[in-house]
Amino acid sequence: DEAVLVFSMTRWVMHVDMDAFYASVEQYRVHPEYRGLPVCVGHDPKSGNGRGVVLTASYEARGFGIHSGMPVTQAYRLCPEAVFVRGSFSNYLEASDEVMTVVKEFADGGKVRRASIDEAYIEVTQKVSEYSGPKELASKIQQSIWDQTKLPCSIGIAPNMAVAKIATGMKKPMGITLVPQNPESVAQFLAPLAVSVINGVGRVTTKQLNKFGINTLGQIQQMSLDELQPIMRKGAKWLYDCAWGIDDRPLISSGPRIRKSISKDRTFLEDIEPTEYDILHETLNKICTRIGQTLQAKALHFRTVTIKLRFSDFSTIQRSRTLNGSTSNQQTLCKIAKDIFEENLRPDQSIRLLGIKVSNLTSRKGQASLSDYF
Ligand code: TTP
Ligand code: MG
Repeated sequence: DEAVLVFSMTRWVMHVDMDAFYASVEQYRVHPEYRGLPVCVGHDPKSGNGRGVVLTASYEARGFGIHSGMPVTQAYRLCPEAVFVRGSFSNYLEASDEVMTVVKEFADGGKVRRASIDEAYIEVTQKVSEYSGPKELASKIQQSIWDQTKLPCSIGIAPNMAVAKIATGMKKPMGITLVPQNPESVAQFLAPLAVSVINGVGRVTTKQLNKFGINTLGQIQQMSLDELQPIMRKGAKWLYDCAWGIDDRPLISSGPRIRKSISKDRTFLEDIEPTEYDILHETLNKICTRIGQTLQAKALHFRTVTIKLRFSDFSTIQRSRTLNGSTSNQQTLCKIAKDIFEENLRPDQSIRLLGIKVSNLTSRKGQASLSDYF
């Protein structure tokens, strides 16, 4: 009877993961002119001393063999015509917030777990009944994310979080992968996959398993827990459940993400001379306006303003000023930003990057604002 009860309680969980996230933000939101081109987010391999790795690469760039974690110099060798963008974390965070807002609309009781900047789990057991099936709901979510954020994503659908996450990775970009609810189908789906698809099976564990001739999850399914014990020790039961796609964890919504700061920056296409006041002031004003809008939307006050400047010789400085009281006034922000900026200009260096950050944030209502809850 217990087995019947468990079966009738089966859930639908979706895992949404953005496709080539940082690169897509650059291609679809920041630089539409980069659409369809191979784009790498990371240091420019042609300037500086070629330090750094590719944070992510667009699917066009992946066609040349470029991937996350690869040194930018190697990426450049594979595809010299690729566009290299430094990127801006605040843009990615902003896009991420928008995606989370969209998915929350589709979650049962607003249950969304933000797992990283570009992925979320959503509980959709009840929501699915409003559609002809889970795949139809997934396509609707994918389309809504595209319409409202201009970003592509892939979705995995399964009876629990662990299997949904693996499913997402099966078809990318813009993929939807459904794993049927019955335990046999779940086991069948997992059987041919490499042990390393499990979140938590890293290089060391993979090597250990391979040493014993275990490469796929199907091989673990054919073992008994007792046979796995000496190989995996304390992790045996956990890996055994993973191999069978058993995961009873309830989906608990992520708590409020209280922002510690809001920052925006701008890297110039060509270095700007310190005498080009017009461009510099216009940029400062634009950044202040955008920060002002975010403060407004989130009902936040700031006390500290920080200016970040990177010069043509790549030296970077950050200078801050803290007010006695907090404010959300945009004119005040602009005035302080300009003061700090002018005090720190160097006559002998042109400017590559200009950034502004506000911190020491407090809520006007004395609590986190609704939009901070995920
Ligand atoms: P991922 O979801 O791992 O990768 P992705 O979204 O770029 O591509 P995919 O379509 O395969 O999902 O990571 C999300 C973002 O996190 C990624 O766009 C950039 C960032 N990131 C790093 O900064 N460093 C890293 O090593 C990795 C893997 C990702
Ligand atoms: Mg991703």
